[in-house]
Amino acid sequence: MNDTIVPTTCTRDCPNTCGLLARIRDGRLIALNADPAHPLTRGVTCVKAARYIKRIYSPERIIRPLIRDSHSQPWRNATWDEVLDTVASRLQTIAAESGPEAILYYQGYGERTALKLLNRYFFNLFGGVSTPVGSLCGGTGQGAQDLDFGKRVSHDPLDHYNSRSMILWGRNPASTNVSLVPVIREIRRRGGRVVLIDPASSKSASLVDRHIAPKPGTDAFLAMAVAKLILAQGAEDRAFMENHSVCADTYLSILAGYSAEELCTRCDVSVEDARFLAETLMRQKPTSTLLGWGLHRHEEAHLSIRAIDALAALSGNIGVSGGGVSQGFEEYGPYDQRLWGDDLNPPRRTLLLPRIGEEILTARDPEIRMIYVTAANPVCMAPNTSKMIAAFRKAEFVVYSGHFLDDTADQAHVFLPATTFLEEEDVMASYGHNYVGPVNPAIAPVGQCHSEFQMFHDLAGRFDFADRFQRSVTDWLHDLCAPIREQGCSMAELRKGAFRLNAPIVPYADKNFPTPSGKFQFMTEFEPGDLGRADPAFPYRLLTIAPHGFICSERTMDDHSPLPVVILAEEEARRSGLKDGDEVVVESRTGSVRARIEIRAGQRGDILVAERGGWLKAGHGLNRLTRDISSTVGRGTPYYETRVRVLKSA
Ligand SMILES: Nc1nc2c(c(=O)[nH]1)N[C@H]1C(S)=C(S)[C@@H](COP(=O)(O)OP(=O)(O)OC[C@H]3O[C@@H](n4cnc5c(=O)[nH]c(N)nc54)[C@H](O)[C@@H]3O)O[C@H]1N2
Ligand SMILES: Nc1nc2c(c(=O)[nH]1)N[C@H]1C(S)=C(S)[C@@H](COP(=O)(O)OP(=O)(O)OC[C@H]3O[C@@H](n4cnc5c(=O)[nH]c(N)nc54)[C@H](O)[C@@H]3O)O[C@H]1N2
Ligand code: SF4
Ligand SMILES: [Mo]
Repeated sequence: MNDTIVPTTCTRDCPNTCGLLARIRDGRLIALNADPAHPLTRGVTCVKAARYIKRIYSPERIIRPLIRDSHSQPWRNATWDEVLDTVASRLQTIAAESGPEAILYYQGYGERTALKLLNRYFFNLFGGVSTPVGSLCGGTGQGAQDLDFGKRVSHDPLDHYNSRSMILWGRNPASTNVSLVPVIREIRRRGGRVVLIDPASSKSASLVDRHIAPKPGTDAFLAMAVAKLILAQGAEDRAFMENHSVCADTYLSILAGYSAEELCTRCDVSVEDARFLAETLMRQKPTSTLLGWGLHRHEEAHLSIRAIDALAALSGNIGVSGGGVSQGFEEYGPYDQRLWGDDLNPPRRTLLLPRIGEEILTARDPEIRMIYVTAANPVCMAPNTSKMIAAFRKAEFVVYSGHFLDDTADQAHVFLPATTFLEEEDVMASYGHNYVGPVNPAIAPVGQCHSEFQMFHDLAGRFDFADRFQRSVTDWLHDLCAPIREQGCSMAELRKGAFRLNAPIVPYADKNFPTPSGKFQFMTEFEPGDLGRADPAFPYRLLTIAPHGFICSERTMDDHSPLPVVILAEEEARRSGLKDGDEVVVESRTGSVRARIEIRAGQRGDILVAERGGWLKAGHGLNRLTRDISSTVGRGTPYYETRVRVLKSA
């Protein structure tokens, strides 16, 4: 068989960032396999990888530019020249009439490669436009860890092999980070413990020794209860606290205000479970704690994350091989970020991402007249869908660059068909590890699809800054990757396979922290108020967690079940007279959604669990229910502060 194998890197929104081998036969992608030579992928990827082949060749994929005068009209095919002329002329007219801040550039999480930095450069050359600030994803964790460590730096995932025990705190690697699964198995094979802390029973529950299910959003109480149990044994790391931290005394006085039993009650965890965690931390050192993104989606998530950091510090797990509190990595970190061109203009208006619908609707002087979306599906994925739709309808011109006619494309006037990573040349770093890898074109672009770089390159040709943007991919990558080249990896080497960036295996091993004091900072304030409060009219917290088979909303119409599935505890279902498979209406104070109920024994009674990412137009759209508020720290999006009730469908 004359197959060609092309080494490449998965660019999906996934911390795994796998090394892949694309198998091509007669110009067509026929298999996407894990690269056995990649130090973390080690020959294993996820169930989604095979789906990408179907996605690339899906009959639903849009492979020609589309245009229309209003979102209520049918699309018609257009040439690239026609669509780019239209986009350029709208950009120019709106900037001339209302100023460039009347344009919102919305860059999503769909693909975060080196060249994607140039999208922003384009808009900076244009004069600077409005952009979102904050995060739909991990903002709170970063904000909180920056306070404790000075800067969030995670342990290299390979260091977790040095752990004698591991705590998966609000993280679901069985679905979201498969490279961690062999590490978990190895720790347990050696007799170490792995504990999952998650109000819901995710797929990772079957990988661990014990699953502890606290009340959502109350993990701070659990971390503090465990700290108290360690202190009661005199097993705290006094040397670290005295020599390498500040405010340990204040933290201890916060703990002194509670009993361990009281703290356990507040998070609804048995004292026995808290003791199991304390014993793990005392007797199975070092313990690595892996924070998930699920943990962030609460208004006061910083309290939980800071209490977890403090627990790791008190138990002697900071700056220690096999220890640490790890969460993520800077995926844009290894490039020359000066090429963003952020210094070309005075600071421009930013709109708060957790409240983006409201922010667009209420923006004045100038109002938002045009929205340009790339690699995102905010109408489906941002909170409070009805506001999002109103916001997009308010804009007179919406440009959407992507692959499918999803909920956001439905609001657009121009559809720019984008290539997938299998049709592109680029470079990809990870938010889950320290390797940077090549994105190599495995197949020719499907139909008339263009890479986003190509789109902005051609669009720039319609402006007087064309010569500053119109350079070759090779030249741009060479310059963007200057810091990588300085670490000793040539561009030719990078095209062949992954390169490990110069990043610590064990952060803060020297016990120097980039905080103002140079030491680890214990939390000094804890005002939990009515954290974890119940709302009797809306008794369940809606946890919209990562789907196993898809990344967020990356799916086609064909991939959807007729109704979204919501999982309810057995006793709750019985109390409401609901049977497995019943059709229900889920209501929040923001909206309502029809769904099908699945009943689960052993689940907490105060949660309703569902997979996020289903499209509104396919009858899913769970963000119709979610609140658009910002987290207290880090400008994150507390999706899980949504309380709902479940009613039997009439
Ligand atoms: N298959 C798949 N993989 C993905 C994604 C996907 O959609 N599908 N998405 C990607 C993206 S965008 C991200 S950000 C990551 C997310 O990766 P993860 O953080 O691993 O996944 P999530 O489902 O977002 O959240 C993990 C768990 O947090 C739990 N959780 C919710 N609230 C709390 C709480 O208060 N306390 C505790 N202890 N746990 C809580 C949820 O029940 C959930 O099971 O995964 C990436 N990988
Ligand atoms: N209810 C609820 N909502 C949530 C969450 C939750 O837990 N609950 N989680 C949040 C999280 S963690 C995240 S990260 C966000 C994600 O929010 P978004 O980034 O807005 O949504 P995705 O569904 O990841 O959509 C990414 C899109 O990019 C497209 N894409 C991929 N590569 C390219 C490319 O090269 N060019 C172009 N133009 N398009 C490309 C994909 O086809 C896909 O349509 O959603 C958030 N929304
Ligand atoms: S989605 Fe994640 S696990 Fe799956 S192939 Fe891509 S990087 Fe690997
Ligand atoms: Mo995310």
